Amino acid sequence: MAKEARKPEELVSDPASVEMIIKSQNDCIETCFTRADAQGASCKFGTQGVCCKICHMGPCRITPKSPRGACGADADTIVARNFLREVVGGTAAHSDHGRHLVLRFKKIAEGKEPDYKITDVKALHRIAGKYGIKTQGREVNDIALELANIFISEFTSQEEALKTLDQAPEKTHAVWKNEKIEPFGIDRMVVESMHRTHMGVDHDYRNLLDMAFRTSLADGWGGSQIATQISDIMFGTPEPIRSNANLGVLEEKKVNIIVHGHEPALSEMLAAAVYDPEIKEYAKSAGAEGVNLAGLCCTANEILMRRGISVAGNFLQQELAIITGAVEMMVVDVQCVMPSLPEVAKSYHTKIVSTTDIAKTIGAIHMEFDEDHAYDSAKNLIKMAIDNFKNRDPKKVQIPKFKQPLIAGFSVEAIRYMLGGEFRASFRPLNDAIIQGRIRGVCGIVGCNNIKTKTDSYINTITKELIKRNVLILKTGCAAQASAKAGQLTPEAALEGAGQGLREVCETVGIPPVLHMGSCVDNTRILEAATEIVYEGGLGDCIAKVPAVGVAPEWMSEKAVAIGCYFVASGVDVILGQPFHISGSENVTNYLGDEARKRFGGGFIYIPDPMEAVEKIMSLIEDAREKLGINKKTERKLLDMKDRRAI
Ligand code: MSK
Repeated sequence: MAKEARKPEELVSDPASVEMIIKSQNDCIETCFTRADAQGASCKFGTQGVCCKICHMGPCRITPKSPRGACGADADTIVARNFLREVVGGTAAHSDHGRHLVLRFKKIAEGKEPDYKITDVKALHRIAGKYGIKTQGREVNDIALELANIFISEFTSQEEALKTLDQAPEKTHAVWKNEKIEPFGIDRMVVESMHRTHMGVDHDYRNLLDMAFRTSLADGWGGSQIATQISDIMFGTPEPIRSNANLGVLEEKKVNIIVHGHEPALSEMLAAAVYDPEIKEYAKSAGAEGVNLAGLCCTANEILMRRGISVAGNFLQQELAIITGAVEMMVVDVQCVMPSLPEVAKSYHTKIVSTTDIAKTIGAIHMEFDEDHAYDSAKNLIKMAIDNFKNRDPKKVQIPKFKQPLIAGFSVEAIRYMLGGEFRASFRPLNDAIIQGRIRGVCGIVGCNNIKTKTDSYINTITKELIKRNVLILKTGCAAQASAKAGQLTPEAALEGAGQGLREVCETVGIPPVLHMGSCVDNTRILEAATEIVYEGGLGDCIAKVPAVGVAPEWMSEKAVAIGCYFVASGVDVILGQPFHISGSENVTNYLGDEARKRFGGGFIYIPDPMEAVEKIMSLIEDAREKLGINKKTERKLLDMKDRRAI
C-alpha cells in the first residue's frame, strides 16, 4: 500500500530543496520523494536479507515455517551471500573508477593524451616514493609510467597481496595477515566473491563475511586509494579553497551546466574550457552573460576540491536542480545518477548528456567523451548547452536564493601543512591537542542521502553536536555537501558552535572544525589521516587505538557498504544511521558487530537516533582515550619559545 505523502519539510532539511519540492508539485513532476512514497512499505524479506534469488529453483525466502531455501541454504548463508554481493558492487564501482583513471594516466605518461598533463609533479614524486620508485634525476613521464604499471598490476595480481596495503600502519596490516583477509589483486577479489556466492559454493557465513572484509580492503586500500592518488597527480592535490553550495549557485543570466557522477576526467576538462575566450564569446552571442559550471554529488566534490567550482547539491537534489528550469545541460558520468533524469527533463529544456559507454540512460543524449580530443570534446558539450539557452522558458525558471559559503580542499597534505607550516608540516599539533584533551577525538562522517530519512538531518545534527563536544570532523561525499549547505564548512560559522578546546585549536591553525576531504573514493584520505596520526606517535601503534569513529548517517549505496567494511577491518567502529539488510540473521549481525570488534578493533553499530549516536560516539572516543591512558588530568601549560623549539 502506498505511504501517505510526506510534506516537503518532512522530506528535506534545506530551504532550497523545500522550495523545489513545492515547485515539483505545482509543475506535476514526479520525483524520488513521490516515487518512494508510492513504493509503500519495503519488502520484509528484502529488508531482512533473507530473500535468495541466486539460482532459479527460487526465489526462496526464509520464514519460521520454511527456515531453509530449496537447496538447503539457511538464513545465515543467504544473508551473508547477499551482503558479500553488496560489498562486491561497491568495490567494483570504486575500483573501476580507479582503473579508468590509471589507464588514462598511463596514456598520459606515454604521451598519447596531449590534452592532459601531470599537474602535480610533487605529488607524483611523493606517491612514487611510497612504492619504492626512484625519482631522482628521472623524467616525469618515466616515473609516471612505472607508477602506472604498478597500479595496473594491483588489479591483476593473482597470488600476491596488494602493494597499496603497505600504506597502512604495520600493526593494522599485521591484523589483516593474522585474520587471513589480506586481499590479492582487486579484480581477483571481485571475481572470487562472485564465484563464492554462486549457488552451491561457499555456505559458511563466517567465510563469506571474511571475504566481504577482504574484498572491501581491496577497495579502500586498493582501488579507491589508487583513484585518489592518481587524481591528485593528474589534477593537483587539493588545498583549502573557497566556494558556495546549494541550488542558489545557479545563475539566472548565465548558461548553467551541471556535472554529475564521480569521475573527474571530463569535468576537469569542462572546468578548464568554460574559461576559453571562444566559449565566452559564444555565450555572449547567445544572449547569456557567460557559462556557469556547477556540480552534483561526487563529480562536484572532485572539481570543488581542486578548482573551487560551486556545488549545486547532493544526491537527492539531482532532480530538484532540473526543476529550477534554469539548467541548460546536465552532463553525467558514472554512479549515483538517477535513471529518472531524462523523464524530469522532458518538462523543462534541460539536456541530459551521458558521456561513457558503461553508463547510458534511455532518453539521455549520448555523447561519448573523446579522450584523444578531450578539450575539444568539452568545448563541444559547452557549445551545445549554450545553443540550448534560447529554449529556456522564463516562466518555468525559479532559482532558490539559498546558498552557503564554504571552504573545502582538505587533503592530508593540506592538513599537514596547515598544522605545521611549510618547513615543519606534520600532524604533531593535532596529536598533541588530542593527547591534551582539547580535541577529544576524530569522527569521519561520510556517505549519501537516503530517501527513508529527512535529507541531511541526521548528518547535520550529529556534526553540530560533536563539534560542540570538541570532536574534529572529517567529511566526504554527500555528507560533506550537507554540512556545506548548512553553513558548517566555514571557520567563522562553525567555530561559533565548537567547544572551547576545538575552537582554540582551529583558531590557532586556521582550519574549520569540519574538514571537507573530498568525494567517496577520497574516504581513503581519512584512512591516510588516521595512519598519519599513528605514525606521529602518542596515540597508539595501529588505527584501532586512535580515538576515532566513523559514521554513515544516511547511506544508501553499495559503495557505502564496502566503505563501512574497510573502515571496520581497519579497526574503526562504524555507526550506521540506516541498517544493513542483515536483520534476518543474528549470527551475521553479531559477526559484523561484536565479533568484528574483537578481531579488528572496530565493528558495525546501527543507531537510528542521531542524539543516541552522538552519545555512543563520545563513549567510544572516551573508551579509546582511557585505554591510551591520556585521560589523566594534566595541568595545561602555556608553551614558550624554548618549549616550541623542543617540540
Ligand atoms: S555521491 S555514493 S550518494 S556519497 Fe559519491 Fe553521494 Fe553516496 Fe553517491
